Amino acid sequence: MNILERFHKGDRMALSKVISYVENQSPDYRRILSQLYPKAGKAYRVGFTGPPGVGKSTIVDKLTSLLVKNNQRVGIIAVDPTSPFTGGALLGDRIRMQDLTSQKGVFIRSMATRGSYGGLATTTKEVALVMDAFGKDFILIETVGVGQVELDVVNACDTTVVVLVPESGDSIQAMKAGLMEIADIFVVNKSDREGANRIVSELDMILDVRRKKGEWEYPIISTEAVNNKRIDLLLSNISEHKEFIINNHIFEKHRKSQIKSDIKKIIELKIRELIGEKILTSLNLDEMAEKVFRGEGDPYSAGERILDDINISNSA
Ligand SMILES: Nc1nc2c(ncn2[C@@H]2O[C@H](COP(=O)(O)OP(=O)(O)OP(=O)(O)O)[C@@H](O)[C@H]2O)c(=O)[nH]1
Ligand SMILES: [Mg+2]
Repeated sequence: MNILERFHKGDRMALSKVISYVENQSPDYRRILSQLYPKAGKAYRVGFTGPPGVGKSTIVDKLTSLLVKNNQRVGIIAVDPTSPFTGGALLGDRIRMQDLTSQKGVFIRSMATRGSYGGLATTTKEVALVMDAFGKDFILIETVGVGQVELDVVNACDTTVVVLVPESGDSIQAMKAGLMEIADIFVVNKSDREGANRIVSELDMILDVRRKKGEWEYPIISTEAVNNKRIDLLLSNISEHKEFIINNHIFEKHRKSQIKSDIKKIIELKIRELIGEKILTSLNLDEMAEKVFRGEGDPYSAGERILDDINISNSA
């Protein structure tokens, strides 16, 4: 039996293999994705982002147990920060979600963030697509919020949850431009710690500016994930957000714009691949650099000339 047949029969090993195949961008992975595409589209994708160590994994862990109780099949993608920003400083303290794998219908995949194009690892969306086609009802994506990652989360998810802790108070202003703007739901986790109420009211004040009558209310939920407190409230807010965006046609609009950016990304990747090959095989960049260095011409016109010489459509 080939791997896709096993995949469609619900074989977890096959799921794991197909994900690796896509993740490594092995030959023909796009063809596999296009075969799986018609089977996908049912899963609801929720992103969890926030500073390191705030309890994202713990929340995902408890939420998953709750979803499993409700007979939902859950896929989890944990994007590991291999970036120099975080350097895995908190590794010792981190929650690993291993014990979840024994739960019915749960599948976990860790991915490394990659390079500057990475942000949310380049293939996170594709991995979510594979899990979706496998029949997951929910896909929970955990990522540390650093820079570019945030926008990628929005682009890969239907609901975005930003997780903070009482200690985040001081940095709220600094975060306004990034994390603050992408959240649909705010969680103040570790609310067993001092300062939880203060950060909730600070957030509340900032959000009041954004809240408009009849629109989404940007709820703030204080959780104590480690003690499984108010995770049910978080889930009901996620469900409400889902309902809200579907009823107000935001879901549809959002998905369409995601598809648009997917198509763009696919074209860009393909062009980059093609040009990359062309440049490697047909140009003598060393010689050009030498010339420019000697004062014969400049990089800009050299670049323009190369682009004129390359006929992309011929090589597609
Ligand atoms: N006091 C307290 N500690 C918590 C709570 N939730 C999680 N923790 C602890 O916080 C630490 C970090 O939790 P994680 O779930 O690994 O946090 P994370 O955001 O996934 O961390 P990274 O993935 O490394 O960014 C662990 O020791 C948890 O037990 C809580 O509600 N209260
Ligand atoms: Mg984590």
